Amino acid sequence: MSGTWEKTACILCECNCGLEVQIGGEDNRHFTRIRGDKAHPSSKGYACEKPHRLDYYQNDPDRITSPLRRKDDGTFEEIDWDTAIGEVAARLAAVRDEHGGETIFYYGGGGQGNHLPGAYSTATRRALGSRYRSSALAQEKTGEFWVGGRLMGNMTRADFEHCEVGLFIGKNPWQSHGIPRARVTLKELAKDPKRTLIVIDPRRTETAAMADIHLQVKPGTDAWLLSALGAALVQEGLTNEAWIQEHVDGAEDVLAALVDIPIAEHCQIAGVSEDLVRDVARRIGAAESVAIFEDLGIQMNRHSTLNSYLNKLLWVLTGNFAKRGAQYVPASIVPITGKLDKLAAGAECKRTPVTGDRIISGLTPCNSIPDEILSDHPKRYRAMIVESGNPAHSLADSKRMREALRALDTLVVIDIAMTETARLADYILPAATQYEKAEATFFNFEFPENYFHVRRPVFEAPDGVLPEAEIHARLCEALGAYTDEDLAPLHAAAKQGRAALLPVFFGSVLSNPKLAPFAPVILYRTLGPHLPAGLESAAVVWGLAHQTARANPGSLRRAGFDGEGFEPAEKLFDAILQSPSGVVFAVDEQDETWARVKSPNGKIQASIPELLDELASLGDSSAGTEDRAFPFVLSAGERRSFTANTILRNPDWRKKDPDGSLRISPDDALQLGVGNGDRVRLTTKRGSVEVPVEVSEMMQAGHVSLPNGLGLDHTTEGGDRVQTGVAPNELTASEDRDWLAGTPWHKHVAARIEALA
Ligand SMILES: Nc1nc2c(c(=O)[nH]1)N[C@H]1C(S)=C(S)[C@@H](COP(=O)(O)OP(=O)(O)OC[C@H]3O[C@@H](n4cnc5c(=O)[nH]c(N)nc54)[C@H](O)[C@@H]3O)O[C@H]1N2
Ligand SMILES: Nc1nc2c(c(=O)[nH]1)N[C@H]1C(S)=C(S)[C@@H](COP(=O)(O)OP(=O)(O)OC[C@H]3O[C@@H](n4cnc5c(=O)[nH]c(N)nc54)[C@H](O)[C@@H]3O)O[C@H]1N2
Ligand code: SF4
Ligand SMILES: [Mo]
Repeated sequence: MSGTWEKTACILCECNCGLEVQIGGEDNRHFTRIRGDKAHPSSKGYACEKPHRLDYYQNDPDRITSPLRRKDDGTFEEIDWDTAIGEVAARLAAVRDEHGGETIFYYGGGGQGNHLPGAYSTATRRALGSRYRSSALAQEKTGEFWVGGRLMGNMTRADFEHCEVGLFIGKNPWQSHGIPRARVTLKELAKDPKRTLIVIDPRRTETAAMADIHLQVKPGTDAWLLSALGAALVQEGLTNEAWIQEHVDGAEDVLAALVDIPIAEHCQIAGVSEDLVRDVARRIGAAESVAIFEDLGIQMNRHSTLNSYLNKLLWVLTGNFAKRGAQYVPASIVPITGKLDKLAAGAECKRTPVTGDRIISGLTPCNSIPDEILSDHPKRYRAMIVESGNPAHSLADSKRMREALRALDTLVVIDIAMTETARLADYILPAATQYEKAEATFFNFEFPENYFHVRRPVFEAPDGVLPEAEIHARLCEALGAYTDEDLAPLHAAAKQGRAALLPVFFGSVLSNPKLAPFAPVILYRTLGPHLPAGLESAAVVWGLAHQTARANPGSLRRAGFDGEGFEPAEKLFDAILQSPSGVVFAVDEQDETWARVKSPNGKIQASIPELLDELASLGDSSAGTEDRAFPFVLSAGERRSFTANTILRNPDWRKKDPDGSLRISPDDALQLGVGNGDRVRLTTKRGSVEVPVEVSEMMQAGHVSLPNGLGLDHTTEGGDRVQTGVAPNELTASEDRDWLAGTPWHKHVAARIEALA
């Protein structure tokens, strides 16, 4: 309704800050006012500049509002939903029957703010026998997850609100956020003389500029810098020996590796003064608490997994774990890392069928996907479902990715818009937007109080689109996953209320191997219709609430969800439904972090021989690109104030930097004879593009940086299709990746630049 504030969340980065919105405009289909929601448990009224532009998401000219089928000439025709579901199910079932369900690959399941599709898609995958899947996490976080798994069977986050020292490595939270109320937290940290903000980044980012200490590392040399830092801790006696004795196994291997590191040499390779590195080590060693956040600057770079290990050793060696202001393990509704406990017990990762690459957190490395398709191997991926992801644009090596997607027997895309990936599909199934259905925040990692936010729709969905829960339920039904008879007792029970549904659901679905795999869509079908209007897609959250209650009884009790048997979970689910701003579901004590360490003896397992070997072989390999033909290091995909992955396709949403310029240092600009706005040709071994430059004091010589999320095509008012800016992955190569986790080297692409007349 016009004039009233409704509650929802921003979907432009993983923080999902709470928002209040008003709607109006033509047909009441527009956001007219947007502001931060003070009642949101994590963002507390905070919002950056981006959500004010959300109407560009909701009203995108490239929105799809009918299922589409590809014709022989490559164009699409509209078909009705029954035809679409019937044909998609039949084609995927044919692939399953001929080649095995494991050749049907699933990609996506959620972007920055839509995570419920992932839960429902598991049912469709089980109906098809699909075993392999991936998502964007397998091109950024899987190396870090693997290290967390080996160290302690879990992931960690850090408490920047209370830390004495806050360290960001390859992370620019002023622009990319990633911690609650990022700019407020950064300012508080920077202005307090007793606290220290440290940034490791080759650029003088907004965050680096406000930091107490900026270690302006040479691009791609963090392994040298981080090992020098660890070595300084060891060699200067700054480690917390008593804590290590009590809590850490295998520390002797780590200490032995670090005690011999030539600190001066490593600092020189990293381009940072040894004195400053020693200062930082002493500051870390002396601090009451240290919080560390690593992100794409090292995760999408050379030695990616080793960097994650060296980062974590800094807090392992100083005991900055399970105390206020340090690292912790949050309570989760759904662990986004999957199960990591087996890694801590010494288990090996499963491997992909064609290339034999490590599957971490259940995910095929994104850079391996083309190899898993473009092969004669009988178990190659032959069909693919892509849901809320745009791999043809966002994964490495777009050219090769397109070739792979074209080589599939069948490609089905579930999206709201005509994307680069959708254009290659055999079928496109159009979804309701995140403001037209119930959605939930899954990147909620707070501590000691963690929250969960299920949002209600604020717009009605147009005819012709469906929420993913409905799409997956229909696919499962077309695949014969369950019958009306199977559901009849559940329908009858659900009518009487959740108390009656509980024993039937646990008794005849979860304990029945024939039905259990389809539990999410069965809940959507049976419980969904009895939830408050608009919240049908939240049905699966009921199951998640029960899982959460079983896994975290103490945390829920302290949050007020107490009682016997199913009571805490039921209270929690009620609270979720009744809290449009989100609800605190867990209140933890520091000891809960130790309880979530999943190694067999509850200690941190510090020795990781694979990575200690890599550390030993670092040697003096120099910085730069080591390639005379491509002397520049290109970081392909920087977060800026108006970038948001590929969620907003209409370039008009960007108030600044409409074409996405290439940032270049003043020295390099002078050498090349270019100034602001001049166009250059930027070439890598994979591609060549033209782009305007921005001469920027942020950049060091030899390093250039392109924004992420540009180079999307979109339809203009006149109906033409145009592309704005450079699509970064036209320049990247799928073979440039970490040896262990397969994560790409997007921040370290060898490039050449020529001025254009
Ligand atoms: N505005 C905006 N915010 C976003 C997003 C967005 O698209 N736009 N996307 C969201 C997503 S999906 C993610 S994963 C996060 C990512 O968040 P970030 O990781 O913070 O984002 P980036 O800008 O890609 O990279 C961070 C920094 O790495 C630095 N870097 C480059 N090379 C090196 C190097 O060799 N060493 C070191 N130490 N640093 C290096 C870059 O200079 C850059 O400042 O942002 C989220 N937030
Ligand atoms: N070179 C380079 N490449 C990068 C990066 C980089 O720094 N450099 N960053 C990488 C990172 S960290 C990430 S996370 C990825 C992100 O890349 P992707 O994982 O591809 O995610 P998004 O760009 O967020 O695309 C999300 C898709 O979901 C669709 N969508 C939006 N709402 C809904 C909905 O409600 N339902 C459905 N079904 N679909 C919806 C959008 O239209 C869009 O197509 O990009 C990666 N690519
Ligand atoms: S920080 Fe992220 S979620 Fe919050 S308002 Fe900005 S873009 Fe949206
Ligand atoms: Mo990401």
